[in-house]
Amino acid sequence: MKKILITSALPYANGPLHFGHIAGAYLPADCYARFQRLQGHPVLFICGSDEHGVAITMTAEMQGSTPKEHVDKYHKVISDFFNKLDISFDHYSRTTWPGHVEPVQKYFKDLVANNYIEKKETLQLYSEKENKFLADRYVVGTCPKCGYDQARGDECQKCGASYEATDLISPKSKQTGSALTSKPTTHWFLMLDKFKEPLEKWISQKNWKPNVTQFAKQYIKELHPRAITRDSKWGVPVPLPDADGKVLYVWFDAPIGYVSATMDWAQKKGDKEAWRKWWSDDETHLVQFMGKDNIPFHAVIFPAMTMGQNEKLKLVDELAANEFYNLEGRRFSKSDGWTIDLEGFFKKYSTDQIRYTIAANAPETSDSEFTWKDFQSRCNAELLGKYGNFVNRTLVFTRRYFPDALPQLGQLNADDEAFVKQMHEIVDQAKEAFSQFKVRMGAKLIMDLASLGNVYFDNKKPWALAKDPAMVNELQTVLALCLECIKCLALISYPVIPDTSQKVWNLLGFDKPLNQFKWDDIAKTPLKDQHLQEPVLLFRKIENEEIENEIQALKSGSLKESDTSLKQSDPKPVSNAPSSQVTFDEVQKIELVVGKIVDAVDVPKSKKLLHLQVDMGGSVRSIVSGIKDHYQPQDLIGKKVIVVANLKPAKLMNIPSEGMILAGSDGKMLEIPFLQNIAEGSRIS
Ligand code: B3M
Ligand code: ZN
Repeated sequence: MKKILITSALPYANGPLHFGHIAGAYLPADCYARFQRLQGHPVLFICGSDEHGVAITMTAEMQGSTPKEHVDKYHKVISDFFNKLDISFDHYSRTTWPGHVEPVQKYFKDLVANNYIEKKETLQLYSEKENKFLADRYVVGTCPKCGYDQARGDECQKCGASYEATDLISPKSKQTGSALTSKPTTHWFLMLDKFKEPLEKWISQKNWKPNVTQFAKQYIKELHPRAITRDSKWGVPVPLPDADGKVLYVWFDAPIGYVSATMDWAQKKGDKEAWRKWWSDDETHLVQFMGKDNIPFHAVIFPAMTMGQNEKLKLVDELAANEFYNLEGRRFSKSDGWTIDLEGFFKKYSTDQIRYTIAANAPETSDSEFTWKDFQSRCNAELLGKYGNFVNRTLVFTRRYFPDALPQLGQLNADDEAFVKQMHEIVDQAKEAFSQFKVRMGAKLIMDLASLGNVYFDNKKPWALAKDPAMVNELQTVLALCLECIKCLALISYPVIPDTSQKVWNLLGFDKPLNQFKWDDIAKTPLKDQHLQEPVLLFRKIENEEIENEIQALKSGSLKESDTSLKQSDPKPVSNAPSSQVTFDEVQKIELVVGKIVDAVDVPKSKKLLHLQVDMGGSVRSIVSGIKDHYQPQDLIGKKVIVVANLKPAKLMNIPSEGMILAGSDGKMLEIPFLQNIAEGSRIS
């Protein structure tokens, strides 16, 4: 029997996840894993945190912590989130576990030995002040194409041009503002071009979704050597004697994380070599889930790296790449406050409510979105109104009229036959859908089955049959078939809403958990002997008012935050007779300088703080400012403001703040005066 190895893209341990991530790489994978386990296949479902890379060192620095502290924190936040969502990983590892280094270095060494790696001297930006080479993300400068003067090191966020950081005009260090020079340095390149033919051949045999195949085919048309090393201390060291201070690029080590996570799993279960049964066995079927932005590395680059190994390892068989899942028409964005407060969410709503809602709208063929209204209607009209209602009415009715033994199936008439046929068709369709990881279809079929049951129940009017003693056999048949339908409902809903499915299974009187049975056995074996339990509430109703509140919280971007600083004081008009006067000299002591905001990010965990990088006309300062309620970070970038430059430096939320931005406030509104023409660094007097 085929073994099924399932992976979900390793999330960066660089911040919390949101439902957008879940919809792409995790929930569909979990539904698939749960489904395949029910099919009786040996399944191994693997994931872990992706903990290296420049983005991580940078965020850590900005938040005043070490990379290690940073990834420890988010590894936990993310694992907790997966637990909340009942994602049934067999193992959740991390790329900083000690055993990750060896397989990654071996991958590199094999590629070197097989002549797939070349060493090249290239020019890279160097900061004399910081005494180091700077990775792209640490650099800003003027875009060589459009002249935008805050362009990033790898691509211009204004015109979209992509280039080498050394192409920037007047490049500067993002953190210190100091000028940078180009200096020669050595890096190692993966000669992807050498894999063109084997990749072409391999991809042409794949039966992936058209968008994935098309993308991969296009991508391999032009393959060039690609740098796979970086100057950094954080990452897997390049295993060569002349590579001091170099680590492997995060996208080189992350996919090997799938293999090393399996090694971690094997070690923890005390059978060190067990990982080979999954990665070095032709009987394994490897299915990888990810968001569409991760296709190149899974469809081309990691397979090429693997083709260059001495040891034969599995290449991906099925590549389930999903589109994006947005929130009310926009991308989820924590820094813009366009998100859902997860802690609050799980206090109010259940895991299965969100799992079902995401599944029902899964972004399989195009982008889709979470809206609060849709969530309410999925929960109330579908989960409660159809699924919960059918289970509840059938059980209440059956227990009332047949308290001692299950009602017996009698002679079926044409209606009953049709009902049974449709019921089994839906079960078969659900099997087909889940085996192709079509969770959206799976969710639809769950509701189709619940509707089918409700319609049958309504048409048969068991309450009328119960009044007529001559109809007792018909009544038994109707209820027996409705119970069969509930059993099928528990079965096909298990991949999507496992907790509810298990509850229903228990209500039917089974002691052993549903997942200890097999799909076909459940589908084909009629109920008998078990004792029905008293129904419990499966889903609670979500009131309009709750949803209005959620929408309000989202729109105000405040997510029930208790920011008291700026809102609650009454406006104090300035009178013409100030209470205390200052001399001209005293005013002159305050150094007011024009500063240009070159970067603005959210300070996670803080209700009101943004972290700004302000160019003071030579140096760039870190300034923490309590303006989150009033400005979106991206709207501030490029704006010139007035900075109190000689304010005593302080630390806010552990972030150094070296100045203060002037703003006007009437207690409700807050407005920053922006300057138009005066250059940064100019004095205001
Ligand atoms: N961490 C990118 C992402 O989260 C990256 C995936 C790695 S999978 C090997 O989108
Ligand atoms: Zn540009």
